[in-house]
Amino acid sequence: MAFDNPQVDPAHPRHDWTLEEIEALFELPFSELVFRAATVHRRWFDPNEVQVSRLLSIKTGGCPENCGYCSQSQSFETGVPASRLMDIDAVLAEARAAKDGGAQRFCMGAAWRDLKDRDLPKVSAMVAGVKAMGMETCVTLGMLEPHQAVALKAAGLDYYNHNLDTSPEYYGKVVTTRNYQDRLDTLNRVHEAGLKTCCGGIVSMGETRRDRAGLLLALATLPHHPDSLPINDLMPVPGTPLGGSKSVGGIEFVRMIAVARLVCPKAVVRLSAGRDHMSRELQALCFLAGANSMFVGNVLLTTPNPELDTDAALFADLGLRPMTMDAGETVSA
Ligand code: SAM
Ligand code: DTB
Ligand code: SF4
Repeated sequence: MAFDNPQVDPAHPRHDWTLEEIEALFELPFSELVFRAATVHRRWFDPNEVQVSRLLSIKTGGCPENCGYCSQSQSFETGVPASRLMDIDAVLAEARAAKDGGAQRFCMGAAWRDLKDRDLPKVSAMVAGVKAMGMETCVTLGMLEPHQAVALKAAGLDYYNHNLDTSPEYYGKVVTTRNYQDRLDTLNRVHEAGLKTCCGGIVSMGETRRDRAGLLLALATLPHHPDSLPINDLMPVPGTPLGGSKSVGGIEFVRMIAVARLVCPKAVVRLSAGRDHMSRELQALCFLAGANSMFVGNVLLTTPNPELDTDAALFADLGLRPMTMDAGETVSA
């Protein structure tokens, strides 16, 4: 059976997607959508390889932003205490343990609105120390100025995570202390400094399917598609405005992964937050639909994630292998 929906030429990533085209992909019959996504996945990646990252909160809580999903905003009573930026040695000890546990990339997150120059030397030393261990480095520190992006690159940073999170239309319902353009500006600075971009979003925040398509439209029409594209299922945090949000459900979540794979075919799509409440079978469907990255370790920043043993068993049962090289270098012509 043929479908009159947008055809994806796997060899030529597009930057001129329209909202209507992306919505049409969401509306494909599930098996057709997953088949197309799995086909594109194979064009660019070994479908049995999954990029494995470890996440550490290097500065937790007390954030001046009011993101409605976040346990770390000082605007909400969530029981997450504010702490200071960790010491360099403590971060490097966690990084060493992550490497010993099989992580290929170490991601450090801070509950900041923006990076302050006074913290730059310490964060740079953390990046340099992790890089020296032979892991890829990623940080997520809020908004950046151009010179800060350049300094982080010089310290050995590979990736900067900065999510668009949802559609431009829904963004103001989720956070009011910054706007979409602020996010785009930082992403542009990150790319200009020669860093790889990690940029995606969250589902199950009460948004519509059109908003989910709108997020993917925003990502797929960036001048440079994200190198890493995390799709988070909301970890509902009691005390936050979105603590009672209803899940979009597993089928819609898989559709989100599949459409992300189709519109940004060369991106490493991360099955990010939310695995703790997903079955093994749902996670397997996500990998089939084009997800090829995940966080390992029993905590994300402040919320739970599956145990290492649980994930090791999942990898064994699915015949998955950790990705060993930089994903960009696995791409065949
Ligand atoms: N403060 C920086 C920022 O907002 O860019 C970096 C840390 S922030 C916690 C990183 C990302 O985590 C957010 O952009 C959001 O996508 C994700 N996130 C935060 N809380 C979440 C939650 N409860 N469920 C799912 N994802 C969440
Ligand atoms: C991303 O997209 N998800 C990660 C990482 N980038 C920084 C963060 C998930 C956080 C989940 C909520 C928490 O643990 O506090
Ligand atoms: Fe702060 Fe980031 Fe949480 Fe928003 S998502 S409140 S910016 S830590």
